Amino acid sequence: MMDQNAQILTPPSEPREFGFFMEGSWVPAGDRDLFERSSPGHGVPVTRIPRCTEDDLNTIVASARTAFDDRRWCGLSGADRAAVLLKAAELIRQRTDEIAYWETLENGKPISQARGEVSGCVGMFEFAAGLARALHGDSFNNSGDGAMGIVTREPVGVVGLITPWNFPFLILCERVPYILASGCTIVAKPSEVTSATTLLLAEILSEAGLPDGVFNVVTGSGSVIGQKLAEHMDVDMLSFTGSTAVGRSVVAASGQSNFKKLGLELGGKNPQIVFADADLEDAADGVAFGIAFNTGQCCVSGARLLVERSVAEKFAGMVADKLRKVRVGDPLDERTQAGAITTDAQNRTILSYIAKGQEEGATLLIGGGTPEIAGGQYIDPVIFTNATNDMAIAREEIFGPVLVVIPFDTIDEAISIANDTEYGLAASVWTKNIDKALTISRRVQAGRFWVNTTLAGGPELPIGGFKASGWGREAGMHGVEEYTQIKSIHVEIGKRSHWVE
Ligand code: TXE
Repeated sequence: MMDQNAQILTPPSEPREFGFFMEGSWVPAGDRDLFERSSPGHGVPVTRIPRCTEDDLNTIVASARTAFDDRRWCGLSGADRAAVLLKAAELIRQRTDEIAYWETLENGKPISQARGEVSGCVGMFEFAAGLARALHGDSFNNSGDGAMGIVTREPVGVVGLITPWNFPFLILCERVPYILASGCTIVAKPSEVTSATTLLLAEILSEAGLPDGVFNVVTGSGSVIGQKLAEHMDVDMLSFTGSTAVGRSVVAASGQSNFKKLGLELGGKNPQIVFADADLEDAADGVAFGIAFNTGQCCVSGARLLVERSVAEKFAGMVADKLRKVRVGDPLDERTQAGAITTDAQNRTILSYIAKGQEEGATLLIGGGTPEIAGGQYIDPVIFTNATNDMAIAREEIFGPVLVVIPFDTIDEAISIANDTEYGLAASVWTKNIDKALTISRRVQAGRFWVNTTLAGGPELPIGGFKASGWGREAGMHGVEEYTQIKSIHVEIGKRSHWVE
């Protein structure tokens, strides 16, 4: 893996073979079909992952069901659950380089970024450990001497967790420690193209002392295994992160099965609102980061730049200068800032939108090249000017490094364009005027909002969307409560006053 002299990572000479994970152990692929994943940054096979069958899924759900029903996890104290989560945090810290390496190989993101994300995940586990102890209900001591009301939170049960390929480990860890803190058990179904780090987390959790059967990983396709998980009668809740189209099918599957509770984090078309009074140098850097980070394959990427008309042209030029300097390169190179496009399908989608923007009459200011690097698939960041908010490039989630610039004249117009989208995941405002910042942050419909920054956050802050961007919240205390249900307990004190004399 590591060339000791040059200190440059290289892809493995042979793909690493994984099994799937249940009951605290690896299950080898055996005679199951294997999915061979090639590194999008290098075009060489890097992992082989079993395609689980429907029978496998049923066995895994049954194991998570038993682990929930016999209370081996939810019956522990919050302090005991916290101890496991803290140990897992320590093990993730120790294995950061390894996790980041496989994440980069399967996803194509820069290795330095992958390491940063894994480090962030350590904090998620540490914070959620505290929440396992802090989770509590409510009581009503004001019902008179004859009664008392207690409101408790109970773990919802078996949680199906379907995750995408853009942040395989980060999105997983924005959910798993919080779900575990609540006392639930989990059947995780990672994207078929980025399963490795979810499987590594299973091994880590087991080593950290998580009881067998509490965290399980079923690998395989979305259309078969994902769909069956969404329909499963023994799954009490499903957390789905992915496309809006599959989000709809998951809602239907819940309605047609057991009405399982749903958490959904879906697409976004997030505005970056820049006023003339902003620190334009900072804003240009932030806007460039917001669209090129993770090659724009980010549900919260700032894909629409709404900029005050008086500085629109100048500012687009400043962002262009920044984006031209972004180091697009081999994901295993420490200097790389933007890596490969993760899937062939996504590569085609982005290129088709770059063509469509020009057909719609927008001006391609910079970018769109497909540099030949290391045998992988890469796209230079793009800026479209002379665009309007009704163009497809401004309305549809491209999920790539494509920024669309739309000028505005007034605060009201900025708010109205920002909200003129089916989505409501995230938004940023750049201004030094506190009144503008607060007005915009109040009136723009988005689950996450940034003032003079973007793509920031931490384990404390809940994430999720308004409108078609989804239901519910992950992370923070809300992210634990989301995986609980509420029970109200009315307690009668003393002698009953009889109904029948
Ligand atoms: O997502 P899918 P895809 C958006 C982005 C991207 C588009 C398509 O715009 O271009 O979605 O990406 C599983 N029942 N986002 O096709 O298919 C699948 O195996 C149950 C935004 O990769 O939604 C994977 O684990 N599950 C997003 C997960 O769903 C199913 C992140 C996501 O895959 C399923 C990713 C089914 N019928 C893409 N079909 C974000 N919000 O961050 C697939 N899956």
